[in-house]
Amino acid sequence: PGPVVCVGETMAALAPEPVAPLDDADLLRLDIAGAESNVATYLADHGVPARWVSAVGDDPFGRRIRRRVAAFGVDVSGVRTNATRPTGLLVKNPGAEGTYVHYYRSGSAAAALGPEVLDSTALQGAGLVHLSGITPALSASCLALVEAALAPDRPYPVSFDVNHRPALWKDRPAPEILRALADRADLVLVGLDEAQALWGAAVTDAAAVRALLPGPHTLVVKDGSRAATAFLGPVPYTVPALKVAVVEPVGAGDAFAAGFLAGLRDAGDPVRALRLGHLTAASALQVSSDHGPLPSAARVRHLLAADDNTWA
Ligand code: KDG
Repeated sequence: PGPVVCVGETMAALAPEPVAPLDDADLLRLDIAGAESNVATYLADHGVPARWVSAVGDDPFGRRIRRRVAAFGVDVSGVRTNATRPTGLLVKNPGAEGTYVHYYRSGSAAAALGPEVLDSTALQGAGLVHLSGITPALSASCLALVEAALAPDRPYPVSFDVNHRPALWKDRPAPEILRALADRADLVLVGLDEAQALWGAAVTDAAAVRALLPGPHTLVVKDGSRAATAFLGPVPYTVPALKVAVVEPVGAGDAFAAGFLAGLRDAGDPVRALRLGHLTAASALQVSSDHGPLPSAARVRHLLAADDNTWA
């Protein structure tokens, strides 16, 4: 199959180093952050051909982002440079309750993307197009882009990570829009807590999410540090998460998505795919940036081959 084409915004990211609440921080480390390029870079780590499609400003952050993503072996030929709009920026604020993200991205280069992306060569030969629920929140044109990419007559399968970012949904109703978009995709990833926040307290387990999203053939419901369940059609497969010492969680969902997609593409086996998802998420959980190193090939082999009692 052709490359996985990941479409979405990547920003410059500032984060306190050492990890601390912004109020107490003196030094900020400059990094990059973007859900879809995270998926692309982790896919490349797994040897899956990946292309990242987006727009950046004609500025040092944009150049850094393009260079950094390309350095992972991701094809960045579909990344445009917008001469009049800046690259977006986020600032991470780690706290006891998790990491809050402050965005400085309205009017960014990527927010000007629209359905014309689909007519360019950027999606040519795609084996899979990966999108997230961040993009439709960025602007009307970005929403139109995601809707067009999910048109019923599309020539490629689409995976969609719900990625609800409440701070971005001030003007439009996230629950309705994200549910309608997700239900049109072929493969959906969503957190159980995220589904509950979006679609109500009655969503207490993976089966309840499945009932809300009957459309996608494959649905992955992630229950944080506990487990993840993948439905292939109606059949559920559940694999417990790996126990790791969490440094900073941002990026783990993207890592999980990449591991799952790589595993499924490789062997079509949902249990192996879930394990690869957990393994990849563990890499992101143990670093303060979005992208951590994968475990050694030997450890990956060992864990993928483990029996149910020795996994995790
Ligand atoms: O999934 C991690 C992302 O949230 C982070 O990298 C930044 O893309 C990002 C966003 O819009 O929040």
